[in-house]
Amino acid sequence: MRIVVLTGGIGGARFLLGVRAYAREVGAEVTAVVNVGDDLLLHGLKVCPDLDSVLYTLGGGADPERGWGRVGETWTVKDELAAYGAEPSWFGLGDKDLATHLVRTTMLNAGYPLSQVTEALASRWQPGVRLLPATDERLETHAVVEDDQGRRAIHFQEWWVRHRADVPTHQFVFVGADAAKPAPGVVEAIAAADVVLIAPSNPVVSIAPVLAVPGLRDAVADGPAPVVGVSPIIGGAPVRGMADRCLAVLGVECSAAGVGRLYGGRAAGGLLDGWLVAPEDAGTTVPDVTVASAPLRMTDDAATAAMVRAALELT
Ligand code: GDP
Ligand code: FO1
Ligand code: CA
Repeated sequence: MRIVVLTGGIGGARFLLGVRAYAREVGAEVTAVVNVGDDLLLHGLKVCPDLDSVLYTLGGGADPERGWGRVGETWTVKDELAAYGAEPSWFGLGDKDLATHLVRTTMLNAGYPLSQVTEALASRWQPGVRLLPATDERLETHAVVEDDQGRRAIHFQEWWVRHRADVPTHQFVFVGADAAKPAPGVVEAIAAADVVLIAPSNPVVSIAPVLAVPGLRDAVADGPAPVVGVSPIIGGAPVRGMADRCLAVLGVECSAAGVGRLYGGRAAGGLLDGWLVAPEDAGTTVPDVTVASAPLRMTDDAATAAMVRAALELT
C-alpha cells in the first residue's frame, strides 16, 4: 500500500507519527509532501520550518512543548546576535537548529535542489517516511496587511511570529507559486498512491501553499487515489496555533464543516472524498463528501494511528 500525506509543520508531523506507526503495522510506504511557504532567508541562511518540524519530530529530536525546533536547544548565537542589535530580533534560531540551516544552505549554494538537500538531511534523522518538499522553487507565503504603514505584503513569519496574526489582513499570497513546479517525485507519488491523506494541518497557510504549486492540486483532484482529510479544528477551535485567525482572513468559519467545505468535495471541483471530524463535530456535513467521526486528539502514536485507520476506512 502507498500512502501520500499532504502536510505542514507540527500538526502534520504529529499526524505522520501515526501514519508511520500504521504503515509499519501493515507494511505500507509513506510519502509526505511538505509545505515550503513558511520558508525564509535569515542571516544568509535558508530556514524551512515545516520540513524541519517533520524531520525533527519523526527523527525524535523535536522540542515537544515549543512545537518547533530542537529539544535541549541552547541560544548562544541568538544572544550574540541580539548583542549586535541584529534584526530580526523577533525570530530566534537555536544553536542546534542552526547547524541544519548551515548544512542546508551550503548544499543549496552548491547547486543541489531542496528535495535532494532534504534527502541528505533525512539520512541523519531517518524519519521512516519519504519527505518531499512540495516544490524545489522558492515559494513564500506573504500576508497583505493594513496598518499605520498602509497596505503592504509581509512575509508569513513576520505576520505569524512578530504580529501573532493580530493585524488587519486582506489576504495571503503565495509568492513564486506561478513559476513553481512540483518537486521531483511528487506528482509520481500522487499518481501511484492508494490513498492521499490531508493531514490536520493549517488549511490556509500549510496546505493551501502546497496546493498552490501548479499541477499539484490537479494531480490530487484528478488522480486515481481516494482523498481523505482530517480536521485540524475540534469543537470550533484549532487544537493549537492560530488557524482561526487564518480562516477569518478567508471569511471561512472556524469549524470542521468550514474547513471541509473549503477543501470541498471532488465531485464539485474540490479535493475530498472523505472528511474525518472529531466526535464533538459529529453531524458535520460537506456536500459530496463522506464524513465520519473519530477521536482526533494526537496524544500518542497509538491514538494517532487509530485516526489514520479511521481515515482509511473512508476510502
Ligand atoms: P505548523 O505548520 O507548525 O503550524 O503546523 P501544521 O499546519 O501542520 O498544523 C497546525 C494545525 O494542527 C493546527 O491548526 C492545529 O489545530 C492542528 N493540530 C494540532 N494538534 C492537533 C491534534 O491533536 N488533533 C488535531 N485534529 N489537530 C491538531
Ligand atoms: N516561532 C516563534 O514563535 N518564534 C520564533 O522565534 C521561531 C523561530 C523558529 C526558528 C526555526 C523554525 O524552524 C521555526 C521557528 N518558529 C518560531 C516556528 C515557526 O515560525 C512557525 O510556527 C511555523 O512556521 C508555522 O508553521
Ligand atoms: Ca506551517
